[in-house]
Amino acid sequence: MANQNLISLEQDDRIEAAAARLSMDRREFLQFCAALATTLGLPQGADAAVAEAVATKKRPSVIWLHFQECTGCTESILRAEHPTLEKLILDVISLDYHETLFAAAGHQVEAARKTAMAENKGKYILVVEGAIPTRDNGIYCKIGGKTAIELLTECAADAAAVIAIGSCASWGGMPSTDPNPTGAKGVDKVLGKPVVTIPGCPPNPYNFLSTVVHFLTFGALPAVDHLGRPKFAYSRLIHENCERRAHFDAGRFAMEFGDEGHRKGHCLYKLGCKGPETYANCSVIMFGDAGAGTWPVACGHPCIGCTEQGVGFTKPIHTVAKLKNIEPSAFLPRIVEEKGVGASLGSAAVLAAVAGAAAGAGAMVAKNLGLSHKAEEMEQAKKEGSKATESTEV
Ligand code: FSX
Ligand code: SF4
Ligand code: F3S
Repeated sequence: MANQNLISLEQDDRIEAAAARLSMDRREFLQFCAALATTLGLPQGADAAVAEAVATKKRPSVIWLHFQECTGCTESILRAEHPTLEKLILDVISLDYHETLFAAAGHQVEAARKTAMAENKGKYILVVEGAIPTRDNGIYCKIGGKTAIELLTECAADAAAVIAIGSCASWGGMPSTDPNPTGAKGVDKVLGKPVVTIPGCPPNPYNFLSTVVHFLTFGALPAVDHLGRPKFAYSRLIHENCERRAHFDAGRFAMEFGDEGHRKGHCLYKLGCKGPETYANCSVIMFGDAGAGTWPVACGHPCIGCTEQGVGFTKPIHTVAKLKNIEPSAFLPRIVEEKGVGASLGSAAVLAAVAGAAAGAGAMVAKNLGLSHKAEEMEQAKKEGSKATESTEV
């Protein structure tokens, strides 16, 4: 929570001015910065550095390119449902070129890009939205007479950092879906070097904002994994912290949309939820700024793995996910099944870890999945009007 440094900033006029710009009071502004520092996984005390940077540092110039995509990244990030988030993003960056938000067009807007690049040479952040078509010399996406490959290469040459926003720019996303007729690829493949990726279709606005705020505060982008994803956002599986995880552990599944399990909020694994093989923080920070209940699983739809290469837009939506690991949730309490029969997956995992026998927990996964078959049979029996057995024994 707020530390002494943060409290002393409450008296700082620069904080007052920054808060006023964002139509917040000082306290709200400092709380928001503390939340950002927490999202970034920064140590205590860093919240004051974040607040000071947001309030006082020169906004980095951003050049934002659009290629093969639906513009959902821009829609979700810069037209966020909560006006404060959008304002803050536009307050911490200087958006000097953006094809879909610019009122100007044609030569005027081309000139704006070149001016911004020249004036901020070596200092601007290049944000790329959309995949890059590479087949037939990239002729399937041209802007101002240049192919996406040419534009990307030209703009990346003098950038201080390149951020691929959304799954399309990160790894090809939806345009790269088989048979990928345009040869759509991610930014790193075209540039031939790693870039920071913020996958998601669309990506979470907080993850973009936090990445930029990290750059603003420390002059460097946050630590990333082997796919260029910021570790603060993409190091955990959705399944690890999912609000329906207790139902998974207990073997309580929705078997079809609208059935009793679905209406009761049971686990969506059997409907094809890819949370067990998708790395993202949707289950922790939800989506956008609209509060609880606003991420896919909370809305009752299985996660389709939109952030994960090889899962989203690749695996059929309703095929069951591969269980990557059996990590218990870091946040949620463990539960026991109804009537206390059997152990929870979490307790099995702990026991297995203690005994050094991961196979034990794996067996429990199988057992719990088996329970759902029993539920399925009971439901079927109910449908047919026969008396279903009440037993939960397996
Ligand atoms: Fe759309 Fe962005 Fe998906 Fe892609 O987000 S929301 S198709 S990731 O590039 O505009
Ligand atoms: Fe949540 Fe999906 Fe995991 Fe079920 S399978 S606990 S709905 S992430
Ligand atoms: Fe995407 Fe799944 Fe999150 S579909 S938004 S990764 S819950």
